[in-house]
Formats: sequence, C-alpha cells, structure tokens
Amino acid sequence: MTRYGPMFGPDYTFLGVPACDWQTPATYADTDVVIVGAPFDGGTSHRPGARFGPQVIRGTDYLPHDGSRPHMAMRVDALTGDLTVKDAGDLEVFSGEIQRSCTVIEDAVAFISANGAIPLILGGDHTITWPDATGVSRTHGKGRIALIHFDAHADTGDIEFGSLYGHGQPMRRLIESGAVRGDRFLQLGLRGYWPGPETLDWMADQRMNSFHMSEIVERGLDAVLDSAFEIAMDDCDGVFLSVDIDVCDPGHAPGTGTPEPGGLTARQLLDAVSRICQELPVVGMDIVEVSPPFDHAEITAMLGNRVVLEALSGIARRRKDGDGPRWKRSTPLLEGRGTRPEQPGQSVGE
Ligand SMILES: [Mn+2]
Repeated sequence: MTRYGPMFGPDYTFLGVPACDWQTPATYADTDVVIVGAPFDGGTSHRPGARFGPQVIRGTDYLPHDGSRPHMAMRVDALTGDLTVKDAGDLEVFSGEIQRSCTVIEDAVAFISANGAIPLILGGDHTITWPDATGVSRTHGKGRIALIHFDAHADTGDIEFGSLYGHGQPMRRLIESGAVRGDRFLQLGLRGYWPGPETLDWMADQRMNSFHMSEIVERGLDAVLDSAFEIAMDDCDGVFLSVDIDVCDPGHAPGTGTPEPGGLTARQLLDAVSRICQELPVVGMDIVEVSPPFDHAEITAMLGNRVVLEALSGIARRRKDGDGPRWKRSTPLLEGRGTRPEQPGQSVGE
C-alpha cells in the first residue's frame, strides 16, 4: 500500500473506519464512500487554518472511534453494516502551490470516482471544490452533475488578488470549463456584501440559482430545498454536494476564515444535508473552510464531523430504501415503548 497518510499529525481515520489507499482500488473494492483529506488553505483570502480541517473533522467526537455510528432516529449505521466507508488519508498538497495541489486533488477524486466509490473530501479551503467537482465530472460527464452549494459567499469571483485560483473563485472556474452547468448550480445561504454587482450580473447571465438567506427565512428551508431539488434533477444524473461551513451563523461555526453573521443554524444545515443525501443521487461531496485555529470549544470541528455523519447516514438510508419515498422525520415515537426499529410489515405509530 502506498498510502500517504496525514499531512499533519498522527494517522487516524474518520471515527475509526478502515484505512485504504486511493491509488490501489483493490483496497476499496465494494466500498461505497472513500473519505480523503485535502489539507490545502493556500487559496484563503483572509484568516487561514483550514489546512488543519481534515484531522479535526475526522477525530472530533466524544464517542469511541470504533468505526460504528448507529443513527438513533434513522436506524442505520452508516459506518458499518448499512454502508461501507473507508478513509484514504490526506492527499499531498502544498498550500504554496495552488495549481499543482489542484491537479493532485482532481486526479485523486477522478480516480476514486472512476473506481466506483463516492469521494467525500475533507477540506481545506473552498478552492478545492474546483478540482473536486471537476474530478467527479470526469467520471459522470461534463454538465451531467448538478452542484448544491451551501455557503455565505457565492465564490464566483473572477480574479482575486491577481490570481485566477483561490477560495473565492471555484464556482466560476467550474462553469467556465463546462464541468458544471451554470443553470444546475444551486446555491443556498448567500448573504452579506460579497460579491459585488458586476459578479452578480455574471451569475445571472449563467442562470445560476442562488437562494439567499433572506429567501430561506421567508419561504422556509424545506420549501427552498424542494425548489432546488427540482432544478438539480432536471436533465442531470447526480449531485455534487459542497458544504462551506460558513453557511452557518458564526455563533454555530466560529472556526472559519470568512465568517458572515446571520446564517443557518447547525440544526438546519444537518437537516438539509440529510434530506439531500436521502432524496438525491449524491455522487460526490466536500466539506470545507473548517479552520481549527479560529474555533472555540471545538464547536465548528464537531459540526463538521456531524455534517459528514449526517451525509453518510442519509446515503445509507437511501441505499436501504431504494429510490422510494424518503424516511419521514415526522415518524411519531411509540408512546411508552421507546423507539423501536421499524420491522418490515409492521406498522409504526398507529
Ligand atoms: Mn466558500
């Protein structure tokens, strides 16, 4: 095995799941999801530190790192039994070399995807979504995947600080290359003061779908997700899910580089990620911008860990249910009997 391991600190896997080597497909044959770290923050425009994101997302949990996490409500264990997950460690990315790092990431993601697993990339700053989604599109086809993007910022800048590549520009580069269609971009949670009018005009020209925080507040998150799902599944075969942790309010995710007040709650983000992974064919995912040096009491690190778990549990539930109706969050508890696993043929909640 030529596994590179971690760029920083000891070699542990996401909550103790088995290790694999992304360059050796035999080490992840029949594996549903391969987690890989991209500890790159060389594209950060403001506070750095997201290079330390992968290790804290992997390990920040008070429960044993035993490779098992039965989801109390959804009745699936996404780490063992109902889904097979392995962790390939980090990719070797030097934060001083953006283009070389992005090439490494794109090739690894494309290879994992071509070998039949869903790549789940732990960032790193948001620059990496450019190679992440490009890599997945190399397997699934240019313009064939929709991109659901949670973020305070649109990340559609053209040239920032004199560079074409950085954490404010990945979405523009993806649309320009044709990897993702502008009109199959679903952005949720935008707010604040960036980008400016010129970039917003460009986004409108691309027919991007941006659901601002104000719209989520007015219509409700579920209604907005319903609209987004309809567009995402129109003439696309799969979804790439990109979660910038700064979509959450800084009170819920302080450890990030460019915090913007007035965002989603942690609860809303977890519910949204769960719904997406249950209801849509997710073929790739990344979680980015967790910056431990700016975190407090591991609030952001814990949320990052739970976003990954909620996504995996949603994927596991979808695999179990097939493409049928999604598991209902409103399933009533059985009064006085606790909550029991739903058995086939047994009616629950009557
Ligand atoms: Mn972003």
